[in-house]
Amino acid sequence: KRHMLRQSWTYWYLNDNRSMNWEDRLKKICTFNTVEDFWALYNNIKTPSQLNVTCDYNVFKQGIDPMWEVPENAHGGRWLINIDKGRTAEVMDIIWLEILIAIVGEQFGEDMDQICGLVANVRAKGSKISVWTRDHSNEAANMRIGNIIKQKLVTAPVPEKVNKPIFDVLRYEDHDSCQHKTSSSIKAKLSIAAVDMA
Ligand code: M7G
Repeated sequence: KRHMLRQSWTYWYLNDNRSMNWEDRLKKICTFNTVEDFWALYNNIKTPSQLNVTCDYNVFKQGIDPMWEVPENAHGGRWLINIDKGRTAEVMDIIWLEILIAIVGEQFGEDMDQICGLVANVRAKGSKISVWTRDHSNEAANMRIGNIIKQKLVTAPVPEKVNKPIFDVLRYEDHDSCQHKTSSSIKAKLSIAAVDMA
């Protein structure tokens, strides 16, 4: 028996060949629409932390390319999680899988239509995981989405040796600022801390 997902999702890979154009580095791995096909794929590919530095994974709704230029992302933004260089590799994999399951499992209710996809960037300076949403000006929807991400991450089961919380803060940035960034840090439009300040 196969268990259908509500919609189809495409898993993409960005290779580490930086002599190529960014768009040519991006390849579709597979599109899936059942729970079984999701796990068959997930269990047969590297986890994000096993990828080479400068590689990315993207899991996006089928039909939405994981790039700023397409109409679904043109006015969008992302909830960004920076993974401290000092964290163990498994922290990235835990965050990735926790959010990935929430997304393909439609855990964002009425706001699912605001979600475009999930990105993992493996970087020497500190890896990143982000959830791309369709409309950076829809603060109400983006806050609901961010709060669900936070909830999933603070309750994620982690091995005893992994220190909690597994992230410090979620920061929402619009894609325009990322494309035209001049400095390394962008002012976040919204933010949610892992631990509430008293
Ligand atoms: P990044 O991978 O988002 O962050 O962008 P990084 O600085 O941590 O590596 C790095 C570079 O990849 C950008 O400056 C662009 O040249 C290219 N790039 C990244 N994204 C997400 C896009 C995109 O959506 N479209 C295009 N055309 N280039 C992109």
